[in-house]
Amino acid sequence: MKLYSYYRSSASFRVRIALNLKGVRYTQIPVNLKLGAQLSDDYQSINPQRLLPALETSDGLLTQSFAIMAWLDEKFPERLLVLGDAEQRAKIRALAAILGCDTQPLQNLRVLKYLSSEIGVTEAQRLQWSQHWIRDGLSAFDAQLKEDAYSVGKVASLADICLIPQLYNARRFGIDVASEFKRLAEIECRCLSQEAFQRALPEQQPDYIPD
Ligand SMILES: N[C@@H](CCC(=O)N[C@@H](CS)C(=O)NCC(=O)O)C(=O)O
Repeated sequence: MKLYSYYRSSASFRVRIALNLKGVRYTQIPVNLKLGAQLSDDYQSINPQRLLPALETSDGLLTQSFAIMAWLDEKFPERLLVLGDAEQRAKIRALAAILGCDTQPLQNLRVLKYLSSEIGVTEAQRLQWSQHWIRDGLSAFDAQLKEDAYSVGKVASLADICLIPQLYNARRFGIDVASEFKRLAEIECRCLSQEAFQRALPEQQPDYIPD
C-alpha cells in the first residue's frame, strides 16, 4: 500500500499507527504541507479535497482517516481498532470523534491560514484560538475516562490512535501536556511503549525535518 502522508499531519499519524498496529506494510509518499504540495494539481487528482492522508489500496484510493481506519478494520479484523461490546465500541468512537471531528479540524493548516489571511487575526490570536480548542477537546476527552489502562479498556483502540497525534499537536502549540493532562500523558506513555506507535511518530518518518 502507498500512504500519502506528511510527518506532522495528525490525520496521517493516525493512519500510520493503525497500519502499524495491524502489521500492514506500506510505503510513504511525502506531501509537504508546509510547501503547499497538497494544493498541486497532481495531489488534487488524488484527493480533490486537498487534504492528507490518502491510501492507495487494492480496493482503490481511499481518503479520510476515519474511513481508511474503518476499511482497515474490515480488511484486517485480527487486530481491531474499534473493539469490545457495542457499548465499548460506542465509547471508543465518541472519544475518537471528540478529537478527530471537533478538535483537530480547528487547528488545521488551511483554517489557521484563513484566520490570518482573510480575517486578519494576529499570530498571538491564532495561538490563543488553537490552544483554546485543543484544551477544550482534551478536557472533554479526559473527563470521560474511566480507570482503564488505555483510553477505553485494556487494549489500545481508535481513541488512543486519535489521542497520541493530538497530544503531539498540543505540545506544538505550547500546551504543557504533562502538567495539564496528567492522565492523558500516562496513557500516552503506555501507547508509546509499543513499537506500532513509536514507528508512527513524526520524527521517525522519512520526510521528517527538525524544527
Ligand atoms: N477529516 C480529515 C482531516 C484531514 C486533515 O485535516 N488533513 C490535514 C493534515 S492533518 C491537511 O491535509 N491539511 C492541509 C491543509 O490544511 O491545507 C481526515 O481525518 O483525514
